[in-house]
Amino acid sequence: MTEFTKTLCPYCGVGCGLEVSPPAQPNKATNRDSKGNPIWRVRGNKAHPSSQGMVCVKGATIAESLDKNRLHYPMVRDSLDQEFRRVSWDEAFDLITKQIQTVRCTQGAEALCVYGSGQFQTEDYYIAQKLFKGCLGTNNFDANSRLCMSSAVAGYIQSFGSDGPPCCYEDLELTDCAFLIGTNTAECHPIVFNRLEKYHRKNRKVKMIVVDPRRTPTAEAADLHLAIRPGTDIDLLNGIAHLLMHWGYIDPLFIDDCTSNFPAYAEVIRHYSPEVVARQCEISIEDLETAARYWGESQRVLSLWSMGVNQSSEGTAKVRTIINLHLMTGQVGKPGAGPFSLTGQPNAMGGREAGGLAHLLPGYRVVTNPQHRAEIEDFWGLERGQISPNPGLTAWDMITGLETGDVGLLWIAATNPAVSMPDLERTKKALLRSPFTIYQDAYYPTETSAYAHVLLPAAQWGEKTGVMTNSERMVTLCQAFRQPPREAKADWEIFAEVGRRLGFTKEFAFANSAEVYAEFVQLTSDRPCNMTGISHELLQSQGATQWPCPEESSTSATLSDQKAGGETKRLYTDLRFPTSDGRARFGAYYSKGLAEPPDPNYPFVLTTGRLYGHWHTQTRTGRIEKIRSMHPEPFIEIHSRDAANLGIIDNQLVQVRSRRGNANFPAKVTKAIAPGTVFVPMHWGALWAKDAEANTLTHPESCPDSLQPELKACAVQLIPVSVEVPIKNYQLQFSQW
Ligand SMILES: Nc1nc2c(c(=O)[nH]1)N[C@H]1C(S)=C(S)[C@@H](COP(=O)(O)OP(=O)(O)OC[C@H]3O[C@@H](n4cnc5c(=O)[nH]c(N)nc54)[C@H](O)[C@@H]3O)O[C@H]1N2
Ligand SMILES: Nc1nc2c(c(=O)[nH]1)N[C@H]1C(S)=C(S)[C@@H](COP(=O)(O)OP(=O)(O)OC[C@H]3O[C@@H](n4cnc5c(=O)[nH]c(N)nc54)[C@H](O)[C@@H]3O)O[C@H]1N2
Ligand code: SF4
Ligand SMILES: [Mo]
Repeated sequence: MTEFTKTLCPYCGVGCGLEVSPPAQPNKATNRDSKGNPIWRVRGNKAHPSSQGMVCVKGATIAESLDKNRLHYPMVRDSLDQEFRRVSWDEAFDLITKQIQTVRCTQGAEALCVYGSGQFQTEDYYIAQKLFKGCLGTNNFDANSRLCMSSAVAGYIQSFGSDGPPCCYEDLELTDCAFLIGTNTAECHPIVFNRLEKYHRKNRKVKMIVVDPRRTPTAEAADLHLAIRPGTDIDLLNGIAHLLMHWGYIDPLFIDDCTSNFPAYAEVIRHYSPEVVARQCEISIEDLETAARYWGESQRVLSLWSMGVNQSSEGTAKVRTIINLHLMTGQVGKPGAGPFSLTGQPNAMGGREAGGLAHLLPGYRVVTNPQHRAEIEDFWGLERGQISPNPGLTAWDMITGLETGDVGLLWIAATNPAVSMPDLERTKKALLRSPFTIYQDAYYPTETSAYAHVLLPAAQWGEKTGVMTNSERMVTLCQAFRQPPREAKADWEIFAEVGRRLGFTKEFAFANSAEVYAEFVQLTSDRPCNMTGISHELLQSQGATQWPCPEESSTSATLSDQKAGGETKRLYTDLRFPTSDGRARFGAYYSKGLAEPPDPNYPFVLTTGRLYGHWHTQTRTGRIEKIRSMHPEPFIEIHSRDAANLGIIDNQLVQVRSRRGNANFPAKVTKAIAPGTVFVPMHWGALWAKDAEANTLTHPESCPDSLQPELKACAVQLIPVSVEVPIKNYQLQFSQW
C-alpha cells in the first residue's frame, strides 16, 4: 500500500490539506517531468477540516514545480556585475557572519534588515525574530505581509484589541448573507469559494453581495454586484450604515453593552446619505438600498475581504469600517457571522503569531509595549532593554533606506521584491545600490537573484517539516516527504547557524523544528493566540488543530470535545474583547479616496491583482505547463466604451504610462470592468514577459496606520501602440522550462 504523507498546500491562505506520495511507477514517462524527475502525486486530504478533500488547480499541480530550476548551492560574488561562484556553506556562513559583525560595528544594528515572507513556516519566522529582534537588537524584520495583510492586522488590533480573524470556515455554511468586498474569492481562495457557493446555490434565501470594480468570477455568482469606483469602499460602507440606522436595523443592546465610541461613528455616518454615496461610488441608489436591506434583514452576516480592502492608503480605516457594520448590528461572536479577512499567503497567520512584522513580537505582542518586550527578553534570557522599543523598518522603508545608505545589509528570503514591490524602477535602482544583499530562495533564477551578492539555496515545501496556520486559525503540520535537493537547507536552520556563529550558541541549540515550535508556543501562553497545547507530535497524531488551544485543553478527549462543541471555532463568543475595557471600539472615518486619483493627464485608475492559475511571481506556476497554457500572457482589461473612445481593439498592444514608468499589454476589451478603471495581473516579472510588469506603474503611498502600500490603484494614461501586435510568449529564454 502506498504511504501518503499528510501536509498542507503551500500556496494560499485557505490552507487545504494535501496527501502526497511518490509516483506509483516512477519509471513511466508520464510520471516524470520534462527533466526526467519523477512527479510526486498530490491529492486532497479528506480528513482535513478546512478543505475536506478539495483542492484547486494550483494545489493539484504543485509537485510539477519541485525539481525545476532549483538553486542547489550557496553562491557568492563581490559585486552585481560579476558572475556568481559556488562556495561551501562554511564559506557562505563565514562571509555572512563577518558582514553582520562589520555592519553592526560600523553602522549599528539598525543597519541590518531582513525581508521575509508569509511563505515561511512558523519555525523559520520564530528563529529569525529571536536572532534579529532579540540577539541582535534590531526590529528591522519585515515580511511581504506588509504588502498583504497588515491593514487587517491593524484593523483587528484597533477595533478588537488584538489581531486574529474571529470566524471559521463553517460560518460559510451557516450564514444568511455573505458580504464579499475587495476579494476575488473564486480565483484567489477557490476552496473557500467552493464551500460558500455550494451552500448559496442550495439555499436560495442566502444572499451573496460582491463589491468589486470588476465583474470577476466571484461577482458572477452574486445576487448583487456593486461595481463601485475604486477607492470608494468607505463611502459605500458608511452609506450602508446610514441606511441601517435610518431603518432601525441596529442592535442597541449590543452597542451599549459591548462597544465604545458609537457616538463619533454615528456622527460620521449621518453625512453618508444614499444620494451622496450613490454618486461617490457610481452605483444606483436601488443597489445601495438592496445591499443595506440584505444586511439588515439577515440573522447572520459574514463579511469576507482581501486585497481590494487591505492594499489601500486608507486600508486600516476600510477594515475598521467593515467591522463597524458588524458591531452596529451585533454580527460577531456567533455562528455564521463576523468580519473575516481572507489571508493571502499560506502562513501569513503564523507569521503574525510569531511576530513577523517590524512592529510585532511573538505571541501577538508589539514592540512598543514595555511589558511585552520585557516578557520576551526574560524568556529569551536577554538583558532588559535588549529589544528596541522602536518599530523596525517596513518593506518599503528598507528600499528608501538603501537609497539613503542607512541599510548596510539586506537579507531577503522567500519573496521576490524585484517583481512584487511598488514603484519597481525605483525599487530596482535601490536594490542595485545595496552594499550587501543575501537572497535565500528555492529557485534560480528569479528576478531578485540579479540583485544579490550571496545566494542561499532554501529547502521548500515537502523538504522541511514545520507548521503553518491558515485563515481560520487552523494549524497544520507540513511534513517533509523528500530530501532537499543537493545542499539546500531549511530557512530556520540557516538563521540558527548564523546565530550560533555570531556566538549565540545556547540560544540556537535546536536539534529539529519540533523543538523550535515547542519553544515558540510557550510564548503564546495567556495570549489571545494561545497555542501551548499544540506540538508537532499532537498535530501528527490528531491532525490539524485550531487555536486558541491552551495546554490543558490538548489531551485527546478534551480536544475532540472541543472540535465537536466548537468552543475554539470562533473568537469573542462571550462578547468580551481584549481591549482595556473589554469593549470593541467603533472607528469613525470619513472617506479620503485614492492617494493618486485620476486627472486629465492620467485619466484611468489602474488596478492590479491575480488570476486563478498563477501564484504571484510565477517562480513555481510559471514552470507548470498546464498553468502556463491557462494564462499564457499578460493583458490589460479595458471597458469597451473606453476602448472605443481610444480606438483600441481586442488584442492590440497598449502602452500604459504612470508617473513612474511604462509597460505594454495586449488589450482585453470587456464589459466586466467599471469604465474608467483598467486591470492588469501582477504575475509577470522581467523573466516572464517583456515590459509587462504591473509594478512599474504602481506607487508606494501607504496607509498611515498599517503602512501597507496602495497596490490596488494608481493613475495611468493609455496609448494604443499599433494594431494587433500580440506579445505572444516572451518567455523565450526559458522555453525549456
Ligand atoms: N490564484 C491565486 N490565488 C492567490 C494568490 C495568487 O497569487 N494567485 N495569492 C494569494 C495572496 S498572497 C493574496 S494576498 C490573495 C489576494 O486575493 P484577492 O484580494 O481576492 O485578489 P486580488 O486579485 O489581488 O484583488 C481582489 C480584487 O480587489 C478588487 N479591487 C481593486 N480595487 C478595489 C477597490 O477599491 N475596492 C474594492 N472593493 N475592490 C477592489 C480587484 O478588482 C480584485 O478583483 O490571494 C491569495 N490567493
Ligand atoms: N501590483 C501588485 N503587487 C503586489 C500585489 C498586488 O496585488 N498587486 N500583491 C502583494 C502581495 S499581497 C503579496 S503577498 C506579494 C507576493 O509577492 P512575492 O512574495 O514576491 O511573490 P512570490 O512569487 O510568492 O515569492 C516567493 C518566493 O519564495 C520562494 N520560496 C518558496 N518557498 C520557499 C521557502 O520555503 N523558503 C525560501 N527561502 N523561499 C521559498 C519562491 O521560489 C519565490 O521566489 O506581492 C505583492 N505585490
Ligand atoms: S485553494 Fe489555496 S490552499 Fe487550497 S489547493 Fe488551492 S491554492 Fe492550495
Ligand atoms: Mo498576499
